[in-house]
Order: sequence, then structure tokens, then C-alpha cells
Amino acid sequence: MRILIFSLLTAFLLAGCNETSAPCDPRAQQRVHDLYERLLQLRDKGVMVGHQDDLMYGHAWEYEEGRSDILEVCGSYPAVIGWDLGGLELGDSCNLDGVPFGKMREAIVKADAMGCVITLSWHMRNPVTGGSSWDLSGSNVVREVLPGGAAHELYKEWTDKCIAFLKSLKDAEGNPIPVVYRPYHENTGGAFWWGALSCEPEDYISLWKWTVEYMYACGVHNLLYAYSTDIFKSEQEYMLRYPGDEWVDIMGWDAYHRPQEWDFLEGMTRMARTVSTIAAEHGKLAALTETGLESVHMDKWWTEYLLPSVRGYGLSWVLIWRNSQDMPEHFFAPFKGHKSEQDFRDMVSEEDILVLNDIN
Ligand code: BMA
Repeated sequence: MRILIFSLLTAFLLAGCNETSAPCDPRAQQRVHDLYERLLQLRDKGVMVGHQDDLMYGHAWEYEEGRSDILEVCGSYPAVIGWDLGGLELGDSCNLDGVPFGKMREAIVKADAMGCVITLSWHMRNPVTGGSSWDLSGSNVVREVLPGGAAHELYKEWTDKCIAFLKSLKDAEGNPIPVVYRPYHENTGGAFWWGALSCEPEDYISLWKWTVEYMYACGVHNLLYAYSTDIFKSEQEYMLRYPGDEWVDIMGWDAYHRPQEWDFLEGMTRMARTVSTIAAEHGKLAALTETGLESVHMDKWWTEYLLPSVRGYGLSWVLIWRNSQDMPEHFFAPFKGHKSEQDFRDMVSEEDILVLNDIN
């Protein structure tokens, strides 16, 4: 019955909308087209479950070959895995969470070979102040990194480092691995130097377009581009920084459950409805690009909160944030022995909730 309702809702949402047909990059490589096609097919099957840094570390462990908190809880790796490039811009050997870029590359190659969808974000430093991505000092940083701005040359060098990393991701046949690239995330929020508190919408859009064009100019054609806001109040707010259909493949949003701050269920179902409707109108895929309840202190969070927030909207995936290896309270997915373990299994045992075993 639930599946029927899910299918009907999805069919309703997609009816009369622009056909989602191809990646926005006119020169996207074959594997990107294949990924896109696969995402379209899987969207009819259900919502994929993703986890940030899943193969690198988990709650109280790190860098153990084959290990994954999600695997240990439900018997399958997640279908989607996220990594973050923060730190790459400085030439650091490890990212901001201590992940060596060499190990990250190896794990991406492995995840791709296993059939996972790969997504990358970038908590890059503030190129004007040298502070972290959360450093909001330095006025108009986005304008300064655009052509003509004081930090443009430096920013180009940073982007070159990202490009070198992207180009180093090759499968066993030597083809570039397709990646869902999700830059400048949570743009309606105030946390980052590219966020709503720190730049004008037109500057954000210029930065997005410059980035995509620079990727093309440097011969990067292995990406799907994901646009993601933070929590938002309206369609207008969601679209304020949207660069346009020819620059984006996936429309997403990030939203964390902070019980003191907002009504998660009410807000999530509203946002899921809005994003999936807009995405369908624009012929784009949709996803919940980051979420979680830190420390998962509700035993049934998965079936009572996450499941109703993602099911039935035609979302391609939900990415659960990381399980820190060294901050015991900073985890968003269950691990072996955690009290929400059974509930997580109940969620992923639903036919329309997909882990890696369900999509291969
Ligand atoms: C945040 C936290 C930080 C981390 C950052 C980038 O949400 O998890 O600890 O450094 O993401 O991964």
C-alpha cells in the first residue's frame, strides 16, 4: 500500500513537468551520462541512503579496510557516499576532518567500483582572510574571488587544486569517475563566507557560473552539479541564488534536526514538497543533500522522522552526515550497539529505501 502511495505521489509530482533528460554539461563524459540515466531509473525505485565519509572512519574507529558503520548496522554499504575537499586548497595532505587525500582518492575509486554514487562538497577556507569557511570577516569575499577581484588569482589556484584532484579520480579502465559536485552549499544559511549573510545573490550566481565554466575550460567533464540550500521558508528563497537550468543537475537542500529550533517533520515535508515540485518543473533531479540529528538521541528517529521526510517526493537520495572518529557525540548515523540500530534497519528494509545492496 505504501509503495502504491509512493508511486502515485511520485507520478503526480512528475506529471506534466519538463523531462529530465541529460547532464547540464554539454560535453559530459559517457560515464556521467550513464550515472544520470541510472539516477533517473533509481528514482522510480526509491530513495538512496548516503553517508558522509562512510569508508574512512566511523564512531570510535578510523581507516580500517572494508569497515563502515552503515554496513555493520544493516549489512550493506550505503548507496551514496560523500567526501569533503576542505584543506585541499592549501595543499594540505589531509582534509579538515583529518582524512588523507590519498586515502580519500583510493576510497572513491573503491566506492565507484562497488557501484556507489560519489558526492563531493568543499568546506574551503576564506580566501580573503585565510580563516576557515565559517570565517565571515572580510567584506564581500565572493566578489573578491570573481574575475577582477583581489583574491581571484588565489582562488583560481585553489580551484586548480580541486581540478587536479577531480582529474586524478580514475576507474580501472582509466575513465574519469563521475562525481556529484556540490560546491557553495547551504547558500540560504549564514554559516559560510558564500552564504546569504555574506554575499548578494547575483555575486553567488556569478561565482557558480565562473566555477562551472572554469571546470569546462580546464577539461573537467566528469561532474554532475548539485545546488543546495540550507533550510528555507519559501520557493522564492530557495530560488534566489539558483544559477539557472543550464548550470545545475540536482536541486537539493541541507537540513538538520535541531528540536529546540524548528519543527522538523512539518518543515521537512514542506521543503521536500517544494524542492521536488521545483525540480520537476525545471527537469532536474532532487535530493536531501545533508541531514541528521546529532547523536541520534531518539530511538525511532529513522522511521518516525527521516522516513516520512523523504518518502514519496521523488528524491534521489538522502545524505546522512558523518560519524566522527574522535568526537564521541558528533555522529549522525547509527553504529553497532547504538540504540537506534534496529530502527535504522527497519527504515532500510522498506522497499523504497535503498542501500547499496538494493541498487546493484
Ligand atoms: C561539520 C562538522 C565539522 C566538520 C565539517 C566538515 O558539519 O561535522 O566537524 O569539520 O562539517 O566536514
